[in-house]
Amino acid sequence: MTPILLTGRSASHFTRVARIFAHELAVPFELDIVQDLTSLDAAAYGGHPALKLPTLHVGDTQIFGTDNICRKLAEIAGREDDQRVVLSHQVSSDLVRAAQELVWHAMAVQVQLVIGVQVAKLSAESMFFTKAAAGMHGALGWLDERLDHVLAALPSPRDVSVFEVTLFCLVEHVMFRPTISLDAFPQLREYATRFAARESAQRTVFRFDPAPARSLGR
Ligand SMILES: N[C@@H](CCC(=O)N[C@@H](CS)C(=O)NCC(=O)O)C(=O)O
Repeated sequence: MTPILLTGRSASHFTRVARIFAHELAVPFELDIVQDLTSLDAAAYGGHPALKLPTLHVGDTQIFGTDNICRKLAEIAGREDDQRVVLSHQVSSDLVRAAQELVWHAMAVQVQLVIGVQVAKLSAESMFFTKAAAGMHGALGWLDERLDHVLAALPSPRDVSVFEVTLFCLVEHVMFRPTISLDAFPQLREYATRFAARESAQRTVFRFDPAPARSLGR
């Protein structure tokens, strides 16, 4: 089998989506850790030209974009047409499509808030961040109110869906790296607790990867 490498980080919610998908589909892969998020060199991100993660490497092919990576993993597993694996482009419900868009959006805002405020130490009071946080709050409120209907609108029976995996990784990441309060979103918190019992979730718990051991060369 062609070796599969995933460039990413154990603390990254986009990377975790790919990792959970790979575990759910029983696709073996190796994690290649991005050590320095401040690097401006694409090589530090496994060759991702936009300096983002994750990147999936299948032989010489690079796949950018977490949604594309889930699709590729389903293809590798021979399950791209299996109705029990629900990829985002296969969803026909407008409600689920809207929900998926809000999850991707909130995931991107989470990156903006973590990188901008926590890593780059820019002011959280800037209108750039207050509006982003308000929009993320709105997206999570919309999802919280409709979660039961969205889940009911997904194809059933199913083994895994991009929607459920992305929503779980988003909610758990907001707990792992707090940006906005989740107090007002009880349905989302309960959902994440339920999903966390899955083996794929337990094998991919968020953590900061240890720095590589320093060489003691002379
Ligand atoms: N559209 C990309 C977004 C990926 C993304 O934003 N990843 C975050 C990590 S969770 C990242 O690259 N953060 C580093 C940065 O933005 O500097 C995807 O779907 O993979």
